[in-house]
Amino acid sequence: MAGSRTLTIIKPDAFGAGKAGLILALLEQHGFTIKAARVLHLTSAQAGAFYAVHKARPFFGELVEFMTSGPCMPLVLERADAVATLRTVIGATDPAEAAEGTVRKLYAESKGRNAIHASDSDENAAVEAAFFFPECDIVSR
Ligand code: 3AN
Repeated sequence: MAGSRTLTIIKPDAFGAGKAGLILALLEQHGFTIKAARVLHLTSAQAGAFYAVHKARPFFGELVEFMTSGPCMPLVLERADAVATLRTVIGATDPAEAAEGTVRKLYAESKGRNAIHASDSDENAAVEAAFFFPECDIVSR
């Protein structure tokens, strides 16, 4: 593998606004290679399962509602130090605090509608990639 993998999701706000191509271009400019991609409209059960770690948080219902509001685009990305690099490239959870040039500074509206998800550890990246993609659908050579 030429580096490590991470899982990202272009969320329904950015996908619905037609920003997927611009976001993919930005990710590629930062050296990420796309190893798997799909477009799907999550069910509440799927969104709830993906964000199960946030189940007790006050924004959980809002988060599931948002993630099921339209199609989204999960991708497996690869490059050196993929998880940490992608977290830097997407910017802070709240776009008001995100650095210039980050995906969230450019395309997010708020902490809730924040354009993109990125795994926060190598362990979670593997679990989250497996949530959307069987291993045979992730390019490995
Ligand atoms: P990140 O996506 O930057 O890892 P987390 O893990 O704290 O941020 O939160 C997961 C997701 O939950 C966020 N991407 C966002 O969509 C949603 N979220 C976080 N905080 C809030 C909030 N205060 N209000 C609404 N949604 C939130």
